[in-house]
Amino acid sequence: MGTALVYHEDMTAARLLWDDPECEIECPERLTTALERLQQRGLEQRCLQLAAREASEAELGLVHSPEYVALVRGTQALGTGELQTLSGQYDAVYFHPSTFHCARLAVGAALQLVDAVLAGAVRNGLALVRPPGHHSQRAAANGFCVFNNVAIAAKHAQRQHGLHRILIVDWDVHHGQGIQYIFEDDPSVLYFSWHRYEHGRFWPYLRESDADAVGQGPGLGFTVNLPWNQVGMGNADYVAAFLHVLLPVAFEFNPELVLVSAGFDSAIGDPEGQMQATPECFAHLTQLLQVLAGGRVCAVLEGGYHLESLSQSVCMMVQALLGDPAPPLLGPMVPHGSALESIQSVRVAQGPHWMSLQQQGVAPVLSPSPHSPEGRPSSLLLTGRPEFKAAATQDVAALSSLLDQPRLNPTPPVRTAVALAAPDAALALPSDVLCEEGSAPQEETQAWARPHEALAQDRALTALGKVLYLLDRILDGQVSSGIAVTPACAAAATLDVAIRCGLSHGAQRLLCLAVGQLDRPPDLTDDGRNLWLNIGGKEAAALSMFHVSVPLPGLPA
Ligand code: Q9C
Ligand code: ZN
Repeated sequence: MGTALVYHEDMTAARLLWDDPECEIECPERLTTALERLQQRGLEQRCLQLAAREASEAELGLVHSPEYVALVRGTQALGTGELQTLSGQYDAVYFHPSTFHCARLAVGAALQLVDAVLAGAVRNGLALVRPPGHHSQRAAANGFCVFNNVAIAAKHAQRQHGLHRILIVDWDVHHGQGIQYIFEDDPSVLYFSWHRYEHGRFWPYLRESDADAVGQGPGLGFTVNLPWNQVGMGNADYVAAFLHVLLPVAFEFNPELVLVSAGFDSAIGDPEGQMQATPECFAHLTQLLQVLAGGRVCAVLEGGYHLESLSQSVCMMVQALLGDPAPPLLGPMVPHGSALESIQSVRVAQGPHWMSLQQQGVAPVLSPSPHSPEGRPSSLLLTGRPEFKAAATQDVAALSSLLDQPRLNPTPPVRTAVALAAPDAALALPSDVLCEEGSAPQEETQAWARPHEALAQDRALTALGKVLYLLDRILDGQVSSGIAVTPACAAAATLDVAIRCGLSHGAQRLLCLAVGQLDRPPDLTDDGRNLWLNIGGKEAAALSMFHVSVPLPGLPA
């Protein structure tokens, strides 16, 4: 399962024919330079190369009005003066006699990519196109965009492939207001955009680009805007936005396809964006998206005006699509205060619509943890969601009845099964993680770390039964993920059984990730079928390449 690269040389034909400093940055070299770099690095050759086709007028009609399509068709026959006059009727747009052809190729490229991915010919891909699309509206060109490539691709995926949930990730530095308008009342398309906003003082100066624009009617919560109010946002800010806004919402949405409005004017050096993210960041963002929708990621170029930064960023994205490891992100990875404020404002605005965002900044809802002096919740997952709380005190029977609840469209109520052995989840969390700096009362610590033997055995067996039940449901495809709590003293034994059970019940390869120390290392086969990662474990040495332990400074040895 490979990566498609969709392109057509004809898309370099359109260019600015008069003097306009605002529009001159959208030039043919954007495509030629990026493509040359892909060839130089041997990346183009590793892709399935597809020649873009023109979209039909019926396909353009999925989003645009017939009158607008006719108007753009008419520009083919206009002289330079007439083109300039027409261009002046739109905001930041230029037309060229080849614009109609190029713009139809750009849409066609996006459609071919979606078709290739949904037919299973490739896992993912990139359409290298111009003109870009995300500012274009039903009956208007805007911001260099003529037809809305990604919006049409989403409609096409719904009509021709019967998809019900599509995620659009718009990491271009500008707000794709065109996409937002087209899907604002549509819960089947989740639109996420971050963008330079500066409290409304940056183009396109729209009130509806702010975090409190969350969609309308049935589409409430399916527009997610993350406005950057300062320039200079970098790798840490972008990764934080993914980890704390996009990915929680996207997991809950559970898309069947991810479309990326892949603008690279959000990268360092770009004159429009004035941001600081390095090209490597886009490899990481691409990797993070590939955990969604079975890896079906279709990226379509939007902006990106610094030729060197654009080309490097495109290469990084294609490398990640091909499955190459992402280069490490350099720098301290500390988000800006302004970025955290933005992230917080989106989480507050979207909180009513997404369970996965509801546990933050709401101290009264979280049961205060007796183990952490800062009041930091010991387990966000277990305290935030009402159905998790309900499940916590019940047994396997109640768990399965939860799983049997009718699934709401588009978001299933339970995609994660929870099985807790102890009446209080916190009781069973590893004591050496919770009791840092002796902050917990001594006698309670001892009660958790060394419970009465008979009780411990009983709890451990109950916990093991639930873990195995979860594993079975996951392996037979009924449950996507699960959480189980086991007494700390039984963790290694539970893992032993779970790993063996997983491997003998159909798992080909198993990743086991442990945070903190176990009472003993698990008993592992070393045949490459399980990879053991222990963060905060005892020794730094790798016992084998499949057994990796990474101690953390500050954790008790
Ligand atoms: N200095 C895309 O990136 N000019 N379009 C804004 C602010 C318009 C950008 C002027 C920028 C359009 C696809
Ligand atoms: Zn842009």
